[in-house]
Amino acid sequence: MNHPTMQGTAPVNAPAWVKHPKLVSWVAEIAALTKPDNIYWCDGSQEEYDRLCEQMVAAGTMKRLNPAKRKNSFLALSDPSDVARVEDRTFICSEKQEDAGPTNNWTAPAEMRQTLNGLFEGCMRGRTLYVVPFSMGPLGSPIAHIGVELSDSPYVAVNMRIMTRMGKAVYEVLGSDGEFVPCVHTVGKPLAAGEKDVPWPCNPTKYIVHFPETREIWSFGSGYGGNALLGKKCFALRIASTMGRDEGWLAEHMLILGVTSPEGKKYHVAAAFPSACGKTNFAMLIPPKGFEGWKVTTIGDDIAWIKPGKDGRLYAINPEAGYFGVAPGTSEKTNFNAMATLKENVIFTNVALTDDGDVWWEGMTKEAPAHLVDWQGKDWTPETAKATGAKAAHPNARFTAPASQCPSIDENWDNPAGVPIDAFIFGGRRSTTVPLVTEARNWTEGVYMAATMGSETTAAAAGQQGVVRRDPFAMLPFCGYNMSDYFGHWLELGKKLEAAGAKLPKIYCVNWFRKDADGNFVWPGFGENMRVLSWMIDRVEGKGQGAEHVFGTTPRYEDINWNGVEFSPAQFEQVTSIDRDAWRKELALHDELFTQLKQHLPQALAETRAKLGKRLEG
Ligand code: SAT
Ligand code: MN
Repeated sequence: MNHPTMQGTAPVNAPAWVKHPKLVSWVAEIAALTKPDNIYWCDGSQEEYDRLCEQMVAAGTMKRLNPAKRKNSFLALSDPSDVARVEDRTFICSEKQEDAGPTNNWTAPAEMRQTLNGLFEGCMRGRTLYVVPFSMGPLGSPIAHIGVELSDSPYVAVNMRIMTRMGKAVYEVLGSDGEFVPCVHTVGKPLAAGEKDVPWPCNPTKYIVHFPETREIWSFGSGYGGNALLGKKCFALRIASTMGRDEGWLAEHMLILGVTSPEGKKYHVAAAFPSACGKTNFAMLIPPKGFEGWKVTTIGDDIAWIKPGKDGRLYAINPEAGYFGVAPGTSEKTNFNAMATLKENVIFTNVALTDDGDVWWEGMTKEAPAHLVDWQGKDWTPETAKATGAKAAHPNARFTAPASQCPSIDENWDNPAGVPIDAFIFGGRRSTTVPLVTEARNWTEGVYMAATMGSETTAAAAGQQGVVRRDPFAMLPFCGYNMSDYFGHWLELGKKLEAAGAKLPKIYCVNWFRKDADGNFVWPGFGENMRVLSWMIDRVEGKGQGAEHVFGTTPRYEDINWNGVEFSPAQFEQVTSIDRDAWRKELALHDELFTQLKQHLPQALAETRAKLGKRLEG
């Protein structure tokens, strides 16, 4: 190890399997700026993963869980100030502000580079710089892309090994001059000579920065989730969405699932929901009673990369290799497959620790254990929690688990060719107004529905919770360019495919979250979404019935298979009714959004809005 006084001189020492001179000189350049004590090139092996985890256990960053309960699994507790994505500290630094659009924070690239140079100067002192090579998507897939993250967080390195295809094999795909997205990450807490580290280093100053034109990511100050695992939201959504705009494909905040009918016919659906609205649950759905013979399989739970195939259909891959899912609310009842995925090889972050060395979170079991250590490392009992309201697990507590461990994993989840999409679903968390399911009459109306989607905010992002905000395509925090241009891109792609004679996927808008007067959800649960899914598939097959209303086509009570569940027409009315007054207000909110997005807003959306208004009043 270098002596602290020699900081900044850490030898680059690239291993022989790295044959990419530009990559090596970039690592040297970043090391010269950030001045780590060491540079470590990750190979992605199990041995390396085990070693880094052990090292973090010794440092107090992680605890090993009881192997009899959770084999090879760990718990990390973050700093209480570093628990979620920081949208107000996330920047899109395109050359022109109008290319970032009004929904993104923008700073001129030159100015931001100056800020970053100041912040990153010496920021890795006393630490190791990990070189983390990763592929988003199956190695070598024509839909996949490569990134390299330089991070001073071993927690990031091990999480990236679960979340992506990480390691040596990436260098084989990269060769001597392959393209990669450079990602630089620091927790922003350099150590002075002899200074003792803290379990979760971070910095109150945070910057999550994207340069879309040069396809670069720089992240400072946070070690948590999407702020730090740069393959996920930063690359696979913000940078990839701009790549998709330039190259004619889509990077979306969508789960991908397969549905197989009792006759053995298979369909694929991609569904967009904001963070913490049950994408993971939907992706791992188990068909309920009454749907014997149906099968749902999981391709992805958060992100989809979608490219047109030679046959004009849209093919999707899951660029990730793991799940970074919300723990609270996950139970054998809400998501049996997720619970089965979490049996071993998992990193838990900010959940509670049981006295026998296992994990617990709100909603995992009906009764809380009599004693826990909460996510802040404090004693927790159900009695004190009742009095203080203290949560055992942070509401945005997460699990990082390998996708391959999911019992419902689709046989094609790793297929480089991807799977053909039959339908897109867009949904938000709305206690009122938006009905259970509506089919768009055409692509443009579908794009309109997705563009005007609203959702009540959750704990996935720092800030106020439970307020309705517009979240177009569930991409508001993740679109790397002007949102109106993004709508235009969707419209254009649809037009192009249609002109080429392709049958476009159908588009649906759903809402599982309507509440009754007492504030209880009316829809009986996640598994029951199968009933809606099967209606959609009937429609794809051209045989499902429905009734047309102002916004599109909705099933009537009798169009849905209710076998195996008690759900009355009155309850159905509660989740499907359209209240004219509420919709007048809703359309006014669409107008507000379109006013905000007026620069570059496609004319087709304004026209669709006008038609809807007429229908509503007509
Ligand atoms: O962005 S994260 O990866 O932290 C999770 C999310 O918001 O979906
Ligand atoms: Mn997400």
